[in-house]
Amino acid sequence: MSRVMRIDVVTLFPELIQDVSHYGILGRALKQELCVIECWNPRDFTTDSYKTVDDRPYGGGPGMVMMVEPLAKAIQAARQRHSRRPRVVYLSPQGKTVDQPLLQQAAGDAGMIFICGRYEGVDERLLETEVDEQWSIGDYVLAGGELPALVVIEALVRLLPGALGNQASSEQDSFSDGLLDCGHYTRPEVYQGQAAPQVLLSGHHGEINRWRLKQALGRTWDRRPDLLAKRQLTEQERLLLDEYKQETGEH
Ligand code: 4FD
Repeated sequence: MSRVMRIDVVTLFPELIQDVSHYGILGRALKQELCVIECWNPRDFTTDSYKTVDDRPYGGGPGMVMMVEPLAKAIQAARQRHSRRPRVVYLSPQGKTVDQPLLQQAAGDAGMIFICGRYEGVDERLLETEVDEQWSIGDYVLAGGELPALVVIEALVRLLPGALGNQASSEQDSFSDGLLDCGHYTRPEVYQGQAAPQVLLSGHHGEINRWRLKQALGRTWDRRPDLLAKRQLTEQERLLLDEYKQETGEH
């Protein structure tokens, strides 16, 4: 029983998606056939000799809008490759901000379709008829949805079973337990007068895990108190965070 996640991307720049997807963990996951990525170009679904995919906005104003029909036909072609109804996601600054729990949920799906807008975006009627959800990778505007789609696909695919190689596990990630990661150290033991934390060289795994959790809690408290507010601390975690505050002088 092998699960292959099927990812379709509707884009005017299929080469951008295909080329970038061959690097790193995502490239390895494709080679291992943990997932399949297929691109659909709305330009291939036009009917006029100019292959028009955009037009001027009704009501006037700057920029162009992606036309509904070539996009809808591309999405319908992609849908036919799915055995179960896939989630159809439009990448947009107006979307829900993507976080690790959303990705973990989506990583359990058999497939997804991502729609990448260019120009000022797509005709609103496409969103009403074909799109299930709008996702954003953060509060900023890019020239197109392709880089956000690649960000989401990479974050998603590294959660698939087998994608991270032998010992590495996404359960060890920063955010998978709602906390920032602790710091990491390797050789040399001393760099520019700065020693690596002695506990990490002690070989005492109980102490090492305790130190790492304390650091994760402390850094989250320092840098992202909003994350701590969302998360209930255990008795042990409260004690560790109090220790961290004491050691660092509370600030
Ligand atoms: N923050 C994001 C997504 C897309 C994008 C676009 C309307 C522009 C940023 C819809 C306008 C899509 C994001 C393409 N920029 N640009 O996730």
